[in-house]
Amino acid sequence: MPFLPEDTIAAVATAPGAAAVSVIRVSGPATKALLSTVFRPVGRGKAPFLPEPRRATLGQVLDAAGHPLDEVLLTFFAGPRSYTGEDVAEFACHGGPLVTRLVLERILECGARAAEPGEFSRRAFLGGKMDLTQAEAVMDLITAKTELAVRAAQAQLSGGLGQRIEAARAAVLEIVAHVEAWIDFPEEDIDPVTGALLQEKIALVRNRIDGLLATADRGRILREGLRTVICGAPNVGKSSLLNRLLGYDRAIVSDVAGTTRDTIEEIINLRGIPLRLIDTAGLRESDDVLEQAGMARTLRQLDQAELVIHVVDASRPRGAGSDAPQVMAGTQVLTVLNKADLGRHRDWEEVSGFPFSCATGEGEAALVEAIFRLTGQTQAQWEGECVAISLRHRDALRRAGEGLDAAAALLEANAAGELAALELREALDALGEIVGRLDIEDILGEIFGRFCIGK
Ligand SMILES: Nc1nc2c(ncn2[C@@H]2O[C@H](COP(=O)(O)OP(=O)(O)O)[C@@H](O)[C@H]2O)c(=O)[nH]1
Ligand SMILES: [Mg+2]
Repeated sequence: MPFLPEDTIAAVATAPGAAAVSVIRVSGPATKALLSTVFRPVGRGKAPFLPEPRRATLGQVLDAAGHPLDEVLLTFFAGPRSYTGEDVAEFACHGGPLVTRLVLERILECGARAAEPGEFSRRAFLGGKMDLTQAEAVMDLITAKTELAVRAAQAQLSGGLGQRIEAARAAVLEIVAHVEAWIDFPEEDIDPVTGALLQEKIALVRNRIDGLLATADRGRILREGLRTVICGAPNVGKSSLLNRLLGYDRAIVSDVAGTTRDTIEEIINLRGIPLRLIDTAGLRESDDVLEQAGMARTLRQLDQAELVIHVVDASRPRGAGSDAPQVMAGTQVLTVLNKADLGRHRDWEEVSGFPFSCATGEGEAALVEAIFRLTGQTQAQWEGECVAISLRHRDALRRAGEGLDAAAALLEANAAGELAALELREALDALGEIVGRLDIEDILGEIFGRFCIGK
């Protein structure tokens, strides 16, 4: 959908369902006109309503016949001092689903159109109220599953990532300006001192980019959760383990082998780290078509796992199907020696793993600690660093890094400046993609700002 600043959008901003209050948000140039039609403040007679910015006004939303639909608290934000940068109105209505819908429909009748998903934030970005990383952080914050994920989203929302990218961009811009100036005066060789200085500057930006790239793993875990698959033979206690770690009975537990047929996925909060925990159907020989389909899913899940918790019943002899599953390179496997409350069978005496009991909770702290350690970061590290990049950021940062490396190599080899400039521009574009700006004007401005044209 193209950006049409002339249209005015409206949507319910709160979650659907009955609640004390629901909020309807309107943004766009027709907001004021719309208010004068649909809104009548309490106790101000018949004079046309002129909203006062940033002040809550009690009033009624009127239907086409002039009858009140709901009593609401209206707050008006005059652009550009609003979330989107446009004129914005927020109606706090009574939170009934029907009354909310009627108010929205009335607003849509009076010149607004229904907003697309994310359209308010999109306008905020296009209106220059926030950069792309901040707009993304809005979504991260809303979907955050743990407090650490919230913190990372907050850091990004307040510009933590955007500022670092802008700083890197500014540094690359300066380097490009140097190289471009040199291209413009080809008779002058770049002198060795300047050359070394440029290399140093490139290395500095490269370092910053590497620093950000190093946060990609935590970013992925915070956004998506560490993909953890619980697997093992039937009846060893896989579903019991999921329930135990989750803190409530999510999966059906029974002593009938083959109970779990579908995969069950839940996110748990492991000391602030989201763990995407997946309970699977036990692997064994079976003629049951449904069970076979479940096992096929188990195998697919294993291929995508970052961590596999292999559960065994250590109270019984080590039978067929007790071996750890085949996993992809890089996937970590923890063995849980379950049913410790029933004693350990001698077959398992030599096997290393975590003695555990879903029945008593024995071994839970040690298992949680082990999973936590597998993230490769300490509690202090998890709590210290806030910015955590996403896959999109990683992709762009990698390209930026490649551009810088290539430029450094070209400058080192004393190749034509145009080639180095081209690589630097690629890096600049990649960085610009992250914050949502791609602008050659910047480069021109930098060049002409620093060098006088008359020369
Ligand atoms: N005594 C004891 N029984 C357990 C333990 N964990 C699971 N069970 C029992 O083992 C049976 C199978 O458990 P379930 O979680 O359904 O196993 P799954 O097939 O691997 O998912 C159930 O009867 C559970 O109550 C444990 O630690 N100790
Ligand atoms: Mg099960």
